[in-house]
Amino acid sequence: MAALKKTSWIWIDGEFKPWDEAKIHVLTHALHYGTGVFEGIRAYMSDGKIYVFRLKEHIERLFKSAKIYFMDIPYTIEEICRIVIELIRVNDVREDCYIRPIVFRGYGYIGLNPLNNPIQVAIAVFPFGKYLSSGGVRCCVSSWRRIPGYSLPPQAKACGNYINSVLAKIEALKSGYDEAILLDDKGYVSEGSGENLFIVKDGKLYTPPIYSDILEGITRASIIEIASDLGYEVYERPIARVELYTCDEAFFTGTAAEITPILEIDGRKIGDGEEGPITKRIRCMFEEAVRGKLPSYMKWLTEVSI
Ligand code: PY5
Repeated sequence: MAALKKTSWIWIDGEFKPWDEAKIHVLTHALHYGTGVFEGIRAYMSDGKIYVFRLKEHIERLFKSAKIYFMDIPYTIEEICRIVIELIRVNDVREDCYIRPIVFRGYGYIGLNPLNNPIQVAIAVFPFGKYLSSGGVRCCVSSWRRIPGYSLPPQAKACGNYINSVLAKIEALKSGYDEAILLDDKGYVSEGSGENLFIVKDGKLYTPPIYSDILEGITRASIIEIASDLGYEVYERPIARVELYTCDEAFFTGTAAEITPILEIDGRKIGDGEEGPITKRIRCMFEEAVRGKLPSYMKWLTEVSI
């Protein structure tokens, strides 16, 4: 993955600041204890237009994540959406990009009670290409389990949760794989380090349910809708580890990962080891949808006039 490419402005606590000046104190609560929530959003350049994908749904999820941790965001959902659009405009971004809003507990007290620390809000936007190899990835089942919801709610996209993903990701990379698949505490398939997962068996799609400790992905919801519109049956049900080895096709979904085919898991080829036909059909439709090529999915896009 390429290093971050700078843009000119970052929005932080009500102001647009030059990229290099958007700084925080080292005693920021979130830096020490992971007390922040964030979002990852993509915007796509297509025919001279920029389309933000499912902006409102992402910002709504940000507010839900914040609510779980008693963080009152001092802006409305509509205000944050407007700031995202304004940030894309002021940075004059004319390529595919990634938007990273983050809400976190700032500097003030060092104890574990975060309630008196200020709520800070920042949003950055930067050019972004592929996150995982677009041809597909080789995965392992991680020896690290997905954090169970009774310890940390996976439905909150909280900064601290990602230390679990980081352990799994490092283990996968150091073992020669591209990505990790985490099981939940009961041994069922949960998700990738930063992606949801689908398998295809006998022409039907299966994806782990919310109670398998997944983040309820916005791309996952979009793929369920696209696959259903294409006439496929989609089931949300627990997936046993061995089903990963014997399925016909498998793929990841996520904002960063988009639709990434899974070619191999724990040394077993999935199907014939190449992207499967159903994955390809769904992926192509998704890629057209995000670029504003399909009228029925324009409802997911917010156009930014540049
Ligand atoms: N599961 C986890 C743990 C995630 O972090 C993500 C998104 C998803 C699933 C997919 O959710 P959505 O489809 O709503 O994006 N991960 C972030 C992303 O931007 C961060 C990854 C580096 O894709």
